[in-house]
Amino acid sequence: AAPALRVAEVEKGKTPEDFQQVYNAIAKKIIDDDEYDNYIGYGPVLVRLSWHSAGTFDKNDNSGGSYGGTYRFPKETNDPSNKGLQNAKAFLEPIYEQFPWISHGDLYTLGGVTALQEMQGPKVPWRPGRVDLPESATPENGRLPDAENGADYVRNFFKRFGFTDQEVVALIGAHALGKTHMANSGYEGPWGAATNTFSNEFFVNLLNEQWKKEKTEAGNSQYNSPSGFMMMPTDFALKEDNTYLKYVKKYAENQDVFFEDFKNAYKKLLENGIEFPEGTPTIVFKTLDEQEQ
Ligand code: ZEM
Repeated sequence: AAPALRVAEVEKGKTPEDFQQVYNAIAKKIIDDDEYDNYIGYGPVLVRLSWHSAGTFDKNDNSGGSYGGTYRFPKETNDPSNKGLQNAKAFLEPIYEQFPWISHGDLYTLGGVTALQEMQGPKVPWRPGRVDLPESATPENGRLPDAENGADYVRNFFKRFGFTDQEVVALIGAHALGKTHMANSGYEGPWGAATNTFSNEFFVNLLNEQWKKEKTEAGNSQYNSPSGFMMMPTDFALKEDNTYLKYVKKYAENQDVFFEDFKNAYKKLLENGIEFPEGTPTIVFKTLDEQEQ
């Protein structure tokens, strides 16, 4: 099929200040609803929703991706790979009621950028203008990755996005955030100690913990450490592949380099397949902390 052209069109009359207001509402609700998931809060699951809303992309026909906001339709919401994300969807519903002019693609991606920045992550320059597509544009289930796999699978999977090895390693560093939940995925536990602060802890733990491969009660393979941390097979694969390992070491040694590479790869993930016309603003949001000063 000929690549569909996805041209951004900023919501009529809206300026960067309007999107900062949406950012602020999301950031405040993260603070207010802090009891979610045993006080991890909604930050990690919002980052995961932003990734899954964009993670259906296929560069071969420019289908899927964040543009159309198709996660809102039942076929995509109910994709088994999206289990757990209904919590992030419900979190964003009152935000959408307050700002009904925003497109779903903008809301899902902005939710992730807000959560990341409020969890001490890097500033992610963000551009608006995704346009809601009809239900017929919803991609089939099965475009999201399966964690029971090794390095070859991971490398091949991310080819669909045009990501390099370096970008893939940087992106999976997001697993410093949040945890796995048996009922969602058949894995259980966090990758590290600071589940709602963004850091390079995923890489440090991958290198330094003593890992033991075990079976979960769902029958999946999971690596566990005495500190109570875990890795899925696709996480552990980053240590088993020499090219991936090079970047794991680099990011474990230097958090600034990780933040810079993550920022760039995550921005690319959220913008895959979209053409932003000249004049589209690039917005660097202020955190709530910065606005209080
Ligand atoms: Zn994840 N991820 N992910 N990921 N992810 C989970 C949780 C989280 C994979 C995967 O199978 C899973 C990226 C890449 C990949 C986050 C962000 C990003 C879970 C656990 C699974 C199974 C879900 C549960 O049980 O609730 C695989 C196979 C990946 C690539 C090979 C990328 C890229 C991400 C962002 C840039 C985050 C933040 C979480 C934690 C969610 C939470 O609720 O705590």
